[in-house]
Amino acid sequence: MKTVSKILVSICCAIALQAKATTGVGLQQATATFSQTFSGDYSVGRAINGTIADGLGWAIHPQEGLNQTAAFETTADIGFAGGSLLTFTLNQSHTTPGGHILGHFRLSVTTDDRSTFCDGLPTGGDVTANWTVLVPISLSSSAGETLHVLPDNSILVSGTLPSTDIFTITAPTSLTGITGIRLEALTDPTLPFNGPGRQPDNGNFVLSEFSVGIDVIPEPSSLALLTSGILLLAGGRRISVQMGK
Ligand SMILES: [Ca+2]
Repeated sequence: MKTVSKILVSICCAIALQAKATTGVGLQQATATFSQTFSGDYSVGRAINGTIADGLGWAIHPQEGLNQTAAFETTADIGFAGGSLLTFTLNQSHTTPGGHILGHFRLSVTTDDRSTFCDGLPTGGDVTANWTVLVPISLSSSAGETLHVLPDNSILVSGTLPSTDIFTITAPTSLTGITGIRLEALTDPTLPFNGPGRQPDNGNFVLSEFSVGIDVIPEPSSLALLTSGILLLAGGRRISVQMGK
């Protein structure tokens, strides 16, 4: 009985460790339809420069009220054969003034050749590729904003407007050989000036850092092993009861 329990605990721990082994995904060649130059360098590359201390990030003033797109190449092909869970972190730490939060956005991936998209331009860049929209399965806001997934798999933000926030979004994919990530900043009538940001004075946002992690989705064989372990444990219980009599 005790041996069986230890086996089951070991199986569970192995799967838990597997699920937590997030690997960071390198991003490069930041490209956007528009990047703000008003009042500082808010080019899209600021979203992957590894710091929030400069107070900058990707922003779009005065081109609010329009959809804007950022795209990045992955530095190496990503995607596990058995499926992957992607974790996106959207750090929005601009504080002068605060409230520069994305209000509506969508995430996609591509497997196109890197030579065919992401020319590195911060404005007027080539963000065209064969994009596959991801289906988010978990959403979180560190500052208590409300995140909803809409039918087109975009994410709409509402509720309290904090000064800064960090969104964490996870989405599975069966694709392998992923070469690029797209972040669409989308308008919505519920947002100030139609967004895409929540900044009350103009609908802008500042994306201080955008990062991606990848995990293996536990293979069916692992789940089968777990299930068999539970059945074995159940059998052990029956045996121990009989032995106790
Ligand atoms: Ca940055």
